Amino acid sequence: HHLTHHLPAALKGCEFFIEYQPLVRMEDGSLEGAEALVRWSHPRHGVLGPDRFIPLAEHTGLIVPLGRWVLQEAVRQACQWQVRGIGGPRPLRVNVNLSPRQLHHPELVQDTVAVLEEAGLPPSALCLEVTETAMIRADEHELKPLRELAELGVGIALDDFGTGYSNLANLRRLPASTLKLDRSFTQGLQRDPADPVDLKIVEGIVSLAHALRLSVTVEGVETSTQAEQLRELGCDSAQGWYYARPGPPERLPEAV
Ligand code: G
Ligand code: G
Ligand code: NA
Ligand code: MN
Repeated sequence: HHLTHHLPAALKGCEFFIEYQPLVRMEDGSLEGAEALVRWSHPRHGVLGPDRFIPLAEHTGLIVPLGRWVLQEAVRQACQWQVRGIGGPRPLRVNVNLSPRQLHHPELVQDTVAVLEEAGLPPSALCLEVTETAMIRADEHELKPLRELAELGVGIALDDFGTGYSNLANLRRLPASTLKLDRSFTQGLQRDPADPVDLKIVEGIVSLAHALRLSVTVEGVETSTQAEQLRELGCDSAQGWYYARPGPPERLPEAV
């Protein structure tokens, strides 16, 4: 595959960049942080989304250096926001996606701690997103680095939650602090009136999450109706086009 072939040179040539999508607190609409979403500015194909190249980078192992670059870049950006006083006295949190391959990498904890120290940010200013499916598949050995990072205060989010098949016992075993409810649930609330079964499902997930001391972030909020419903259902924070699309870091302060 020709894209695969060009990935290493693209990383060396700084063809990747990051867009940020705001995370908003539901109780007052304030800015909580942002998710870092990588893009590839390809010289011939234009801007490529992560779906086009992350699977290739995972396959070849380039995801490890690429992921490290994203982490460093995103944490530096979070430091910039703090320097400019964006988000008020508490530093904004930056969410960074982690591929399963990165969990195997022996230097994950060390690298992450070093990046935070270099930026002078507390561990709580970072949240690592791992998909529910990847987390469930991980054995105790693979969960160890996440457990260590969680103990240091780094947030761990279960991404795309609800698309895998967790059970209660499984959730308890994972070192997660946040559950990111998959977009498909938000879409179920779009109809007017909302599907009562969808409402019950979301209500159940939220109460289970809160019982396990996990906060709940909802993805894919596109309308004020959805936002209001999800707030009433007890969701803690939200992300979606209703608030802002992913964009350059300079746009974050004007996002909400
Ligand atoms: O919004 P967007 O099309 O950019 O995101 C598509 C998917 O790509 C998201 O679900 C996200 O999990 C994934 N993604 C975005 N950035 C990264 C990254 O830096 N690393 C990994 N592993 N996945 C990413
Ligand atoms: O990590 P994850 O796969 O969830 O990444 C978020 C993906 O969802 C990105 O591709 C992003 O562009 C997309 N996205 C973000 N907000 C919305 C939204 O409100 N609606 C839809 N349909 N997609 C969204
Ligand atoms: Na994600
Ligand atoms: Mn997601």
